Parts: sequence; structure tokens; C-alpha cells
Amino acid sequence: MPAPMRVAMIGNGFMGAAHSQGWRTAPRFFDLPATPEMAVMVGRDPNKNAQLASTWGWTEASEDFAATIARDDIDIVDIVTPGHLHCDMAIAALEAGKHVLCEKPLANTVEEARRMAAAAAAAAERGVFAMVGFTYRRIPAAAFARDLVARGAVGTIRQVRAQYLQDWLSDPQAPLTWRMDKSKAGSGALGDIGAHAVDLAQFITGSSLESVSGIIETFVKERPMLGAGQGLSGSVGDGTGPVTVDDYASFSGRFASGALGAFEATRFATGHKNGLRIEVAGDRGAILFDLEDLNAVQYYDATAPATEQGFKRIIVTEAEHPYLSAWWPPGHLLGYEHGFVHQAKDFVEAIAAGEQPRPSFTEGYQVQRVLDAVERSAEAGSTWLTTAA
Ligand code: SOE
Repeated sequence: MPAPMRVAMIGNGFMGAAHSQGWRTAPRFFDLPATPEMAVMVGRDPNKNAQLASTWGWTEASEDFAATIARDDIDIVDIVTPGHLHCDMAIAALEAGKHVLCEKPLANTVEEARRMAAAAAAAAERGVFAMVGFTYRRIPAAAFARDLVARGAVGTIRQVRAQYLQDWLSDPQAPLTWRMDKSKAGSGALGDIGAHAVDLAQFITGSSLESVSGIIETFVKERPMLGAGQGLSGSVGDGTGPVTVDDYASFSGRFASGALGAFEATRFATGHKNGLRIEVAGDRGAILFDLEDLNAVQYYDATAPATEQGFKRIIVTEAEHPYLSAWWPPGHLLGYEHGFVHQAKDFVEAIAAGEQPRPSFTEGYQVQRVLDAVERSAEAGSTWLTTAA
């Protein structure tokens, strides 16, 4: 019987539900070297936390983070809180000797991310590891897109188009939540979903962004408050509160490989619900991954005879595709939640092998520097030249 790895999860929102499902399912579909046990869930509201812990399958519920990370019977701390809590919690857990999985983006600022990466590097020397939760790398079709690029299927990459398009804020009456409060979220679309686009574009291409030039915008500057007790900062007007983060970000990026990228992250893309799209164009072909069609990769082979050229849709459900040997027969599709199962599996396997799980905090710190460079570029505003006569 594999040894247990006892998990404490900190937070109980949407990501708490997704991570709980990942911890529950991973040992039932993958032959793991250690068995993750859902030991305790930590949350602020005792009643809500106790009820959700029971529903999601956690043995205990607690409101005490410090006491939880001090326990000898906890091996992993999984941080799924809003971003302003990531830095102090992750560093405290690493210093307590716990392996840490932290949701994205790694932090709310570059300085916090730098401190987290330094603490993780020091902890790794002691055999304690940390990983940041960019789960879309673990959607099989996205992992297969990377494999195709790595084996030269598109040749020399010239262009990357990376978008993360949602529309849940296009209604100006959509209420204010912590994701629109800079003191909690750090940024808006840029960090919340732009971070995914940056990480996945870098993951699939195998190259990092070295410089960027961008713009950010807040379209709706006041929103209705949901009600008291939200913990939001900022003054309340007539039942409204200020939006202190970006609604939209777009930027150009230059990769170390020399490829150029066009990036967009917006929660105002009317009609798009969760459209993370990465298109990579090279001199021998192109690939397109679209989260709204997450079991497929579109592949264009530019070396095929001209009469046979065109994007072909590869259904990524063969046993030979990444992660698929654990699941269903070909054509029986996977979902968004499987990325969290694969994340739990990969994290447990890396720790059991004494290896650094990927993406590391160092990689999360690099993504944070990209986001920060976009914000600094937008503040500089130096790239706007008028077209007026
Ligand atoms: C909201 O934009 C959100 O839940 C993000 O926070 C997640 O990272 C993304 O996976 C889905 O959309």
C-alpha cells in the first residue's frame, strides 16, 4: 500500500472545488507512488467551511492556517485562496517543511513572486518542493500540442497568437467581487487569465517571452456591491464600489526564440465563455489549441501537397496521448476538471521521486515578470502614436 501524502487545502471557493475533485480522483485513476489523503480544509467561515469540507471529502475542517501547517501529519499544503494571501502562506508552509501547490498567478506583485521563488529554491535544497497551478498544461490536447511543436511539426516558429477570452464581466451590472479588487487580486484579466495565456504559450512553444509592449483598460469603473461582509476594499457609493483592476489587456511579445506573439486577455469578449486559444505558426506548419474544444488540436502540415493542405482536427483521446492511458476508449472525451486530476498526479509523482515539479515557483516568477512588464509598458504609454491629420 503506497504511503499516504496528507494534504491540507487552504481556501474553499471555485478552485477549492476543482482541486478537491483532483485530489479525490487522481489516486482512483492513476497508479500513484503515494496516496494523497484529503486531511483538512482551511477556511475563514466555520460553518461554510465545515459543510464544504464534508461535501468535498475532506476529513477535517479548520479555521487555523498556522496550526494546520504546524501539524506533523500534514505533508502538502495546497493554496487556493485569492492572490493577496499566496506569498505569506506559501513561504510559511515551505518553512514548515510542507510541499506547496499554489494557484495562479503565483502572486500579486513581482516582489512577492521573487520572495516565493527564493523560498522555494531554498526549500528544494531540503527536499521540499513547490509548484504553481497552471493546469491547462495538463489538458492532454495542450500537452500534445507541445509534443508536436517539440518534434518539429511546425518547424521554425515565427508567430504566436494567444488569447484568453471570457465575457462574464461584459454586463456592467455584474457585481463587484474580490477579482475586481486590486488589493485582493493584484490585477484583473491580465493576471487572472492573461497569466494562463502567457504560461501556455511559453509551454507549447518551449520559449520564454523576453520583452513586451502592451495596453490595459478598465471599461466599467464602478459596479454594484453584492452586499456587506464581502471584505472588499474601497468606498461604497450608492451601493456600488470601485473596480480597481484592468478589464482588458493586450500586448505584443518577443520570445527568446525570435518569434513574435500577439496576446489578449479580456473578460469582456462577448460570446466567449472560456476561450483560451494558442496558435503557433511556423515555416512547416501550424497548430491551434482552443480550450472551448479541449479534446482536439488543429494541425496544419505545410509540407503536404498543396492539394491536400488544410487544418486537420486531431481528437486527442488515444491511449498514446498524454494522460489518456488512465481514462476511456478513444472518442470518450475528457473535461476541464481532468487538468486538476493530472495536476494532483504529477505533483505527487514528482514529490515521491524527489524531483522538482513543473511549473516551479521560478517559472511562476517569470510569468509574474511578464505581467508586470505589460503593466509598466501600459503605464508608460509610449507606444501610442496619433493617426490624426
Ligand atoms: C475566472 O476568470 C477563472 O475562474 C480563472 O480565475 C481561472 O484561472 C480560469 O481557469 C477560469 O476562469
